[in-house]
Amino acid sequence: MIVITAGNKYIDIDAYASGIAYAKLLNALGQEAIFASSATTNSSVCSIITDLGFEVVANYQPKKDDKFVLVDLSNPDFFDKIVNKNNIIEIIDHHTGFEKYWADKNIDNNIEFIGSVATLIYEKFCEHKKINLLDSNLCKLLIAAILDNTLNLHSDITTQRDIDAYNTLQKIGNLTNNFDREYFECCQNQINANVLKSIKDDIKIEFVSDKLPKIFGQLTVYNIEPILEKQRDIENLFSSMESEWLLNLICIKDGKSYILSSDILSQNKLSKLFNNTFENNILTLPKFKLRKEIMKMARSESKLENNK
Ligand SMILES: [Mn+2]
Repeated sequence: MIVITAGNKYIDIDAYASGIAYAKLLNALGQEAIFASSATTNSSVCSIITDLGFEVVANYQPKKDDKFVLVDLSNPDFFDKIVNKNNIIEIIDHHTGFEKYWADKNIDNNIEFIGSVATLIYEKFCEHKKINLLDSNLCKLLIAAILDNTLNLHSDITTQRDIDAYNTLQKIGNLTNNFDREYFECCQNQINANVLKSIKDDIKIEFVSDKLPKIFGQLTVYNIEPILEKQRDIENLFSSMESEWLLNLICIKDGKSYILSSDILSQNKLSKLFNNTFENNILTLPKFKLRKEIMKMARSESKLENNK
């Protein structure tokens, strides 16, 4: 059995959609595969998505000869607990930093700095001439992942390949921009109903560089106002973790990132990294940036300094 899976704590729509779609493709190619995850889904997997009725195996008991495929993740410290690291056959990701690690292990890896893993999965359907398998529901699933991970196709990491995948999926799935709007509205409603939980469901704790706090939350919303109403509660949530932190609040409507932190040491690091100042604990980036972009930026800043 090929077990496709992702992170151990939470997964987003990109991991969810990619895992489900890739399992369908492998099965159609005669390889028995499932998507299994013991993680919680975050607010990007809203009810429009779960209502599509796709199967995710939640309590999978791994067997001895299972083979594992990881999607939307390549840092081995964060793999789902069901993964046997000796039986990994493929890594498909768009977070950078571990390309060489997997190449050295001689494991098939498709790690590219592209808008979404869902785009890479769509391209696999094309390569294997299995586009006919992409029914309207699968198109919705993959489109939602592309929209979320590319910030409505406007983030700097969006490539022409993401745009081509989006356009083709919209056409073959017989969808319009109405679906895009419904998807973002659905996520926003789910977030508004429980802001703190939505934030908790997407916090990464990872040392990347001394330029960046270790605790790094991220939340993508269409409209930032309902979130900022809860600013003090959010600050209390992070302060209780007793470490340096930031929260990247991405607002699709404004096209901006609002970097929130009430921790002074963190603010100092972030002011330097972004060459910008905090006002009322918020540093505003004129163009939104994703966490993976900020991590990449902090990592290369440290490298530059080390090479001096
Ligand atoms: Mn992703």
